[in-house]
Amino acid sequence: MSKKTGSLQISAKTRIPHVNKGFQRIFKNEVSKSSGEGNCTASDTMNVKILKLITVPNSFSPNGDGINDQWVITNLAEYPGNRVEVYNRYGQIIFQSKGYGQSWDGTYKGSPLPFATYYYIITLNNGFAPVTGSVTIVR
Ligand SMILES: [Ca+2]
Repeated sequence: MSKKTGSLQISAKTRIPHVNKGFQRIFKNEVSKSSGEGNCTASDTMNVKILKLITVPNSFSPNGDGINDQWVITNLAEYPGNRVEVYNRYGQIIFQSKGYGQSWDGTYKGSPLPFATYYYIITLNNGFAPVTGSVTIVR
């Protein structure tokens, strides 16, 4: 494949490899399939959008100093159907968002939460396994 143009032969069962180069490109690939009765050939074109990987900070400091005051998940907007849930150590949900219209500011029902470790489940809703981990509120 040259750098400017190229084609990718895939079938309906091909998994597009995960690309984590930190950029997004639209590939216009020709999909060709050569098989079947009479050795017929069919071709079609499709656009493949390569999604940026999300980056989930493992801590933030909602103390109002303007530095890391919110838990900002980089590139999450790439996944419009995403869902974010944050739980405390007792399994109580303390933050959730769909489509990530807002970043978590470390509050629950308007009140600052204790400095502690919380646990998240991020569902990208895009055929990927949920992303889970912990995030710590620090000073
Ligand atoms: Ca801060």
